[in-house]
Amino acid sequence: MDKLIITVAVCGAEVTKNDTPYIPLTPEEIVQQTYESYVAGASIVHLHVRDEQGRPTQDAGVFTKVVKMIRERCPGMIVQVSTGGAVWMSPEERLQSLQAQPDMATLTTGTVNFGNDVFMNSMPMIERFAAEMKERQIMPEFECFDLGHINNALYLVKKGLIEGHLHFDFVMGVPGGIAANARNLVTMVDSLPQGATWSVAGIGRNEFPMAAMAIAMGGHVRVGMEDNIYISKGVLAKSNAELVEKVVRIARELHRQVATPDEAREILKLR
Ligand code: KMH
Ligand code: ZN
Repeated sequence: MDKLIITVAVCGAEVTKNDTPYIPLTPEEIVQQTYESYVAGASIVHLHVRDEQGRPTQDAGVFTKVVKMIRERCPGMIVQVSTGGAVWMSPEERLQSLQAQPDMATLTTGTVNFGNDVFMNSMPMIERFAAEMKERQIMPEFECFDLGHINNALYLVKKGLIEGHLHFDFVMGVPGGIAANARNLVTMVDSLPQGATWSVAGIGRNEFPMAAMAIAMGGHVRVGMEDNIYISKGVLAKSNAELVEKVVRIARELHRQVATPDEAREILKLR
């Protein structure tokens, strides 16, 4: 098995200080928690940013500033910006994060109900996002919230909009998306082409059970307060690093070594 790539999704677009006082929202807080997660074993940061009021923003200036700060503080760490943003954002707004020239960016390959909202990703939108990433030579990570999203990603490959190594993230347990369980994970993995790599982001209480499954199966893991704010039942995580440390402990018990950022780059064939 390859070494384990741990992605930390430090804040996302949905969690507020009312949900947990430990969520990082300012550039300084985001960079500090990213650094602590890097020290703990995360090799990729999945990045959202917030404005001065703590609301999600895709502003290119804020992204550029935070990406630069992370690169200075966390040498080699793979910076992956979100192009998902928040459900109410326009495609134009969502695409602005690419201007920060990150290593990777998310590419959600299908529409999904998102609680009471809809996370819109029509095929023309997906093609446009893929073309923009190709043009800027930014490696996409396919975000698949449901099984059909894998088919859409493979359609982009067939159309020549994606070149090189394919890496998928299965987001499992969003209300409206695919449920987080072993049977569904096996089906997702079985649907991938030869040579593709994958990680799992289990939402809420699914975070650690899905992480353990991915570790045992040779996949990779995403954790962080974007997806889950609890370290154990009813106990808030005090930092993102605490969530990463728990994954490292599970990996150690299952005899899976954790990848450094350089090793993660090799596994992902990242230029
Ligand atoms: N905030 C969600 C609506 C991504 O980052 O690419 C979308 C999301 C996916 O978080
Ligand atoms: Zn995200």
